Amino acid sequence: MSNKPHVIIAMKVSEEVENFIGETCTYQKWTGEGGMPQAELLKLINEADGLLTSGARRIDKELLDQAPRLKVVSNIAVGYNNFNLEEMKAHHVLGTHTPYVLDDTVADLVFGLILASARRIPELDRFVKAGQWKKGMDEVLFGSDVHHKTLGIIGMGRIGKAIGQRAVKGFDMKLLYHNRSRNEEVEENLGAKYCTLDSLLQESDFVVLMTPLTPETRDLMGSREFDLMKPTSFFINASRGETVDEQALIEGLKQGKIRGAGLDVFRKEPVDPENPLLQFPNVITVPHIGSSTGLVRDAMAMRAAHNLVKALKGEEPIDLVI
Ligand code: 8YV
Repeated sequence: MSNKPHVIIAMKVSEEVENFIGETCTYQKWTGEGGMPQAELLKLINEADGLLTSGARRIDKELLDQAPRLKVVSNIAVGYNNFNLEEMKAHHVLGTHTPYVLDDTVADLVFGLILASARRIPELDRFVKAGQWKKGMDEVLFGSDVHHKTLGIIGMGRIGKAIGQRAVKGFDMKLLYHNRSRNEEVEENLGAKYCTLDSLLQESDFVVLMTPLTPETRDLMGSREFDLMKPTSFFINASRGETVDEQALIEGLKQGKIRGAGLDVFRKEPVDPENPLLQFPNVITVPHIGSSTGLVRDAMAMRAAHNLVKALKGEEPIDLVI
């Protein structure tokens, strides 16, 4: 039996990442789509010193109780709301994530959702392809401008800042933000104005939700909040589905409280095909792809592998969350 630490690679990663882990560890890997099923992982976890996983897997008491050797769980994700931090602490298991490498990529997607919603790109794409473009465009199909409008960002962290830069430098937008604490850098460099959640919702033409999911941000957007938004404004969510009361969003859209929405995340993922949000022409949906470009997903996996190996060598991982 090898005395190298043993790792479960519970999602598909590149050969480079696998080889890097293989230099210091033995490993078992999942090569299918969508990550190793939990039942499979539970069978293997008692032998594991380390786990490399997506942020979609709950690291909870059930799993930790069956993992007597586990020292580290390394998320290939910046979000770590999948970690039960108290249980991990109690089981002496470290947790790491992958900040920085995905900031610009997620910000690009958010801007894509802003532009696509405002200019109704998917709706008009369907219109053209269905052969409905027979004469000049009816003005009921006209969209809204993005440039010079007001963008409100809830959650001004690294990704929020990258979105703000695009808004101010590329589109000459006015920038508002709401955050746990003031961010002097974005105030100085981007002219961002800090405001309460309510005034951000009342004043913004585009509201972008970019907070981590925590007990404080769960259900942050409910019917009171959608009521405060302008009927001409758009709501974009690229954080986590649980930050939004989806029923309230559905009602808000039905009642015309907002003009439209762009959603990368849902309370239940993969999204239920029966979810009424999928029925609105003015709701644009993508399947949680904020960071999903080949280059960035590889960079995230490599960063996660470095965190994992460092922890298993007894060194402090760069991106330790607990
Ligand atoms: C997803 C993310 O992991 O990093 C995060 O926290 O939410 C994303 O990077 C990725 O888009 C795949 O679902």
